[in-house]
Amino acid sequence: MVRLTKESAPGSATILSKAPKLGIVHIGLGNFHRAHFAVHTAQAVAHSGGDWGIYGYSLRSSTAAHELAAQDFLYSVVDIHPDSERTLIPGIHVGASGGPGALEEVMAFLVNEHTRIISLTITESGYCYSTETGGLDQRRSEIIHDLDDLTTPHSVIGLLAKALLARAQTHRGAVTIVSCDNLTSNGATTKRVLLEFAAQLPPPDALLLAQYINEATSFPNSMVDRIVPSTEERHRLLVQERIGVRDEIPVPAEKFSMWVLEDDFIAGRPAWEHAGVLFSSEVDRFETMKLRLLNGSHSLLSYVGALAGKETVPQARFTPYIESAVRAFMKNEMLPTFSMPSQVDADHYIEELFSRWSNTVLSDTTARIGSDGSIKLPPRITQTSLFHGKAGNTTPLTALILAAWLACVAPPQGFDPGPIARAMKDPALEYLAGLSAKAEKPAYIVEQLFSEGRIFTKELNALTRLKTDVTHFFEKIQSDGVESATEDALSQITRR
Ligand code: CS2
Repeated sequence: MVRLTKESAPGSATILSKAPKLGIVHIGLGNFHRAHFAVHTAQAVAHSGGDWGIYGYSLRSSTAAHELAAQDFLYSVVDIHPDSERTLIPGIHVGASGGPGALEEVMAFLVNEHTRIISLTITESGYCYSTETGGLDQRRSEIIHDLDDLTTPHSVIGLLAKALLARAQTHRGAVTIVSCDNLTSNGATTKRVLLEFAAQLPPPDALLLAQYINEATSFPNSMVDRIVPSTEERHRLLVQERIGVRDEIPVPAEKFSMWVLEDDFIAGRPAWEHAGVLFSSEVDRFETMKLRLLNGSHSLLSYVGALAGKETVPQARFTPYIESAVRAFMKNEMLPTFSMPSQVDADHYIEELFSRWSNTVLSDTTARIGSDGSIKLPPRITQTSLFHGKAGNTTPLTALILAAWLACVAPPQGFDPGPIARAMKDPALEYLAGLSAKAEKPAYIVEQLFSEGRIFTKELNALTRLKTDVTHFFEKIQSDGVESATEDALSQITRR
């Protein structure tokens, strides 16, 4: 079968833009970027033109870059939806590289004056921010390394600091840094982490970098949303059927895609308003809504679902007791904690979420969502727990999520959470395994987790009722199973 390249690119799939000149360097070449930022940008360029070609880089590995290069930077994005056969080829990448071996090359692109946007999809953990302070986590080994020696950065924060410093020392051209990850105030957080990193550098670099960041960069906040699972062979076969050539790296994605951005681009931007992007002064509300309703519920679906043997989100969502728990979680524990964006109706948004989670052809997995819980959970449940703690409310479903997460990733001795939980990856797995190795009883694990404050801010340690509830549901999961624990959590809501 002929492989997708410039020569073989089929007429049956739309190539959106034919690699315009460089304007953007993107860090993090995973599926989410390829189906979200790249598609919206290609659509904007197809509509209004502009030199907004993307050069992509991955810090840790060169695999994605090699795969892209083998196909002349072309790949397809396939809607996986019962009533859409849309297959798009963004065609917006002008080059890519990865790993420390390509540092010189990516630095040249980052420092290039034509680069006016640096965008990021580096996952929550890539920002090296402390969930306790919201600023730079100086205990992270990559940060310790980069502050000591910035020659070959181990973190994206170090790489950005190195590149921005080089810009500050040369042309001082303005650039916007756009975070496309699920963090609260993702732009402001990125700026704060970078400024705190800059402050630790030796003089005169510290001052020079801080000045450049304050005067010649901007960090718009954004809310990004598209469910993009990992690529499987069935997706390659589907693309082959649809476009008649072999694409080794297609990206499966739901049809839905949403991007809400603050219009704060110091050096210009693509005409994204013609590509379905919403520019809004209410980005913080959109972000909070999405983090708490979509991502928070996703965590519930994945941990409770995994323990119940549900491999996919639709399987979990169609399990009646899990659906009831998600609905009660949103209504009682999430919705009261924030204001919805003025133009979004909560009931409509929630029903749309259930319909997105019902997509059986997409079959997003609970193991994918359950991975990296130690980084994903704090922005999803911390503020809401503190809100309810202050008001004297209990939050049994939040406690259930935490208990189910711990049962998956820090199972007490003698408890087997099953194969889905065991497939979940997490940067804190060693720490969590250390907690559970010492314990047969959930109470010990819960107490250590909250009092040590390594994953959640120590403020949560003061929420005695939350800790008691987490312990109770954790024990219940261990003794009676996850269904019984969930019914118990639900009954606490009805008894109120
Ligand atoms: C998910 C997200 O991985 C997760 O925890 O909740 O990746 C989710 O699919 C995206 O944020 C959807 O936009």
